[in-house]
Amino acid sequence: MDFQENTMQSELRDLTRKFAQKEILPLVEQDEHDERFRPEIIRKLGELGLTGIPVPEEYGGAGLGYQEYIATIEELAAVSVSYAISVAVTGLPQVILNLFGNEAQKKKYIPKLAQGEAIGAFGLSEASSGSDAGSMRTTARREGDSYILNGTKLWITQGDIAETLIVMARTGGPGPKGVSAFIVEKGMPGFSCGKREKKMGCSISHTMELIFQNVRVPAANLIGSEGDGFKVAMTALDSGRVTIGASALGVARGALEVAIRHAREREQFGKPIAEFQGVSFMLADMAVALDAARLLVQRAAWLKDNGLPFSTQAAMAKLFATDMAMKVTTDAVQVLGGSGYTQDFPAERYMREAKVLQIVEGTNQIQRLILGRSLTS
Ligand code: COS
Repeated sequence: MDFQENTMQSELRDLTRKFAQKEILPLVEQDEHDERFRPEIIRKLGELGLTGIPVPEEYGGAGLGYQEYIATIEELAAVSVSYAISVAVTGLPQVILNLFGNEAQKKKYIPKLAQGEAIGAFGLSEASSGSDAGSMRTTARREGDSYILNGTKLWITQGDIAETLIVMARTGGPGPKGVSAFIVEKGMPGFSCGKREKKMGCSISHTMELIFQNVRVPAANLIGSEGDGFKVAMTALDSGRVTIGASALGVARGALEVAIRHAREREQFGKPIAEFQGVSFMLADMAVALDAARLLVQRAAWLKDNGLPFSTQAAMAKLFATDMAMKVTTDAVQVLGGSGYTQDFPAERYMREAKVLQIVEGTNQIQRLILGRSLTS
């Protein structure tokens, strides 16, 4: 067991941190306010080799593992959860195609995503199918050498700007076994976007309704076989939960740094508030919780990199790290007092960003359900 990052992990962390400080930080508050996503940031991250970290070099990726990937995601999230999620969601089609795609699909779609030339999306949820993912209503009907997709997806991150989307649709009977996964390209006739959600945080990130009206998708874009879609989606979510855990580490660390800085500088009763135990004990608890979460996230990534089962550990990491981030960011606001509640400091933004991490890639109640089942089955 090695608790120290290897050279590659540290280099990626430094590279991402420098990029995020220089290219994202100066814009982040204004862009959150304006709800403005900048695709050029993803292109630049791609040029640095940071949008395809865990996919093989032969498909344009960096050929590294999740242990490297989570270092990059954490550094992005420490500055902007929106861009951390954008990279993680662009990673989902790559991870899916790398695991389940055929050679032609891998060659056609992974390289552009891995190099930041294309943005990716993952279309699973629907208005009446959130936690109960297997109940989706979007259909895909076989017609000659195509499938015809009809239905509506909801809460799809960057669904409007993504060039390559993995969309789950029903080809068979009810329940998970009737679900298949398809590669959908932006601009396919009949595929359009509905409303963009107004959110309490992560406003840079587009959260979209996707509408499919008789969208003709080539049968060659079916991933695996009919009926494989639920397994494809669940496998992708297992990996996605590790990156959401890493995002939680980033946002919590960002908030803790703001709180520490403030506690050192702010004076009350003639001394820095860091000298009061009421404050320093809070900072101590925040640091312990952050490190405990880091160990869980790193373990899940290590298991995945070593080809071992990691589904349960990914659920644990996502659950613990995102609950930790909610608590740490809330406490950071508290340490800053009145200032923490204003938009003059980033603490309140971190708190709003942390909230969504308890919800996405399966609510924390669903993580508990997965864990409860694994303990008792
Ligand atoms: N990896 C691979 N296969 C999996 C899996 C996983 N992590 N989880 C479930 N499966 C398989 C099961 O093995 C089962 O296959 P078999 O019938 O061949 O055994 C099949 O999928 C159905 O599984 P299950 O019966 O557990 O399905 P449920 O309908 O009970 O749903 C939960 C399981 C609740 C875990 C699932 O619907 C879920 O994760 N929901 C949350 C969805 C989500 O995260 N949405 C966020 C979208 S992105 S923001």
